[in-house]
Amino acid sequence: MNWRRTNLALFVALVLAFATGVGAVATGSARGRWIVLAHGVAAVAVVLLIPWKTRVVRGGLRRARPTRTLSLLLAGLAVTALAFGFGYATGLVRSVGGLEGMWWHVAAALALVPLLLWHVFARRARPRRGDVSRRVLLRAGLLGAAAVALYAAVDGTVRLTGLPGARRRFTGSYEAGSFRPAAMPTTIWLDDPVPDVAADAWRLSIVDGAGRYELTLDQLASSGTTIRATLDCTSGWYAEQEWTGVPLTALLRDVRGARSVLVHSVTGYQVRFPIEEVRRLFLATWVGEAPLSAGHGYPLRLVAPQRRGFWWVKWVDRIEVQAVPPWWQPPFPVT
Ligand SMILES: Nc1nc2c(c(=O)[nH]1)N[C@H]1C(S)=C(S)[C@@H](COP(=O)(O)O)O[C@H]1N2
Ligand SMILES: [Mo]
Repeated sequence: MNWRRTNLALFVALVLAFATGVGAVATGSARGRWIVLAHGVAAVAVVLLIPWKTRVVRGGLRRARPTRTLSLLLAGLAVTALAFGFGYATGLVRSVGGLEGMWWHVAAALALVPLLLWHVFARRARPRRGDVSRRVLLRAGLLGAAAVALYAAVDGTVRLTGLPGARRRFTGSYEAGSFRPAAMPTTIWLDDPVPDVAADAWRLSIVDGAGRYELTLDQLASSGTTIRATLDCTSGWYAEQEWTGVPLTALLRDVRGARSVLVHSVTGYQVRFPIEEVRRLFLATWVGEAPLSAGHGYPLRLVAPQRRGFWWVKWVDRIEVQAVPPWWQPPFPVT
């Protein structure tokens, strides 16, 4: 492969790895497990291209361009993202410097995006007609097949040798504190503070087709049902718990014409669900044998089965049924 095709192939593999990585972070239900597998295969394809890329890099270094440092930084970040991804997936390296390996993996991947875009323009490898020839497609197919085979071999080895990676959920997360809420990590999506909510002053506001009304914590806690659901954080851990509280549908009076439901926190954090999903949503005041702790969302948190952790709004203070379409919600919370 010449430098142009090597760079194009690597670019395609990196774009696939990035897109499936974003998909893996978004997916919470078992139907989405294929995207997590695809992420692993795309990463292996990147690794398989390293020998060719090394040749291109050697040639480039000889030219002593002033932007060499940037290119090397890009390579360093790519190798870092790969190493942490591999370390986390196998369980060989679960955390470094007190942070989950998954955190480092995502941080390196996000940091390399601007550098990759710069590199694509600086070392432009324009696609040509011949790039979609039968021979090229055949080679791409071979690379894909080799990536699938190598991925399966690594996965099989992890299982056979009983490495911790074999015990991960389909999302790639490790178990942490199931049925022991006190042992479950507390996680913040970006920068929310843990608020100190005074229960007597706190109210839950419900806004639906019939208007607005408020509930006190006593009113909410008076009738309780218990469900089992798994909280699966994108930072790489999950926990199954018994949550006690009320199904959201029990609180809504009129949802006619509504297209989405907004769940809002005391902190300003909020997410929007498609209206069809209200029947799955649950508001918990307790987890396990005790009321929620401040870190886990006291006095009230959302339980959103089959959704990743960032949908499980803590310190809920308002629920609003709206005509706004569900896609108005960005794929990830912005605050
Ligand atoms: N208000 C608010 N709710 C939030 C978050 C947040 O930052 N603010 N983080 C979310 C994320 S990313 C996860 S994984 C879960 C973690 O819940 P836990 O801290 O009870 O384990 O809460 C979610 N709910
Ligand atoms: Mo999370």
